[in-house]
Amino acid sequence: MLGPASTVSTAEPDGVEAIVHRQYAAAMTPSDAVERHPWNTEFTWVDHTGPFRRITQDQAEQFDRDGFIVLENVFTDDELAPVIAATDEVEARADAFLSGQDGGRFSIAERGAITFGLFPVQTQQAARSFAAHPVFADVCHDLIGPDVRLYHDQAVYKKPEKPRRFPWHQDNGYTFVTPQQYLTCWVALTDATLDNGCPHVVRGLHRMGTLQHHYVDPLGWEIFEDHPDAVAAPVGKGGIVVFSSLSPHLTGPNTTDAVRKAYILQYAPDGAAALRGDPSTGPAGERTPANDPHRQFPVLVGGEAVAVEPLG
Ligand SMILES: O=C(O)CCC(=O)C(=O)O
Repeated sequence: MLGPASTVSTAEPDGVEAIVHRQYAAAMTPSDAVERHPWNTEFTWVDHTGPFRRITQDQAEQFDRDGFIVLENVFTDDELAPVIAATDEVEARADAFLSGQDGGRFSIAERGAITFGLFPVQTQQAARSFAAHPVFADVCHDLIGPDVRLYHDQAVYKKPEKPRRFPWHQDNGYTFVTPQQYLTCWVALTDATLDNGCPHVVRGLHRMGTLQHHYVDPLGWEIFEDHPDAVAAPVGKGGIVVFSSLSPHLTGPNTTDAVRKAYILQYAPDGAAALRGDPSTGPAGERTPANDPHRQFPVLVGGEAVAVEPLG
């Protein structure tokens, strides 16, 4: 695929290349042109070759090509019930915190619009056990490698009172993690539909590595307003949208009467680190290893799933 990177070339190409260049430039509006993040200087996407434990060869090829796969009907209602009770409890605390903030807002979280229940695994045994579920261990084996830790977990609830989209972003566009390719498992705790804010993904751009984002208040970090290669990824309750930390994604506004609930679990190779600093002024200054024992615990060691320590 001739990627959008070719449209941001500064050189004026000649001959056939010039025709192709002009066609792509015309097809792309300024709002969907992309640039690489300044710290993304030598990224190469590595295709997945198996052997696979949970996903099929076709799904691996789709992940490499499009940057996401949808796994339907993974968890039963009975399996999800304790997880939802856990995320509800954490979300209720986040909502109570927001009620004490000016305008019910803190950063991109806002009462009635979108709330983020951070790190359920730190306080909820059900979330902790769920994060180490064999499904995630297998998918991590298939798409990350033999040594993997939970990197981040949060419950994201889209509320119907103030319907709001979450803009096009890569997860690695929020905090620059190295290596740049880690995995997001977006677990639907309620059906996620076009009407209540299911994920959408732009196919193919993950292969460029981390892209430049800009901040749009109050929505969050954004790469572009829209893109011609975007596709919706609706998923039923109990299913997972699995995508790369490098896959540009958004969720639409919730225009229904009910809350849309998701539990987002992200997994990174052991040894991953978050880079700190201001990319507009130079290289990263500080490197924080992603190995907090309370919440960034191993789920795979040497390719084998490991039991997570229970809460003390
Ligand atoms: O679940 C949502 O509505 C958006 C969450 C998201 O994309 C994220 O946290 O990166």
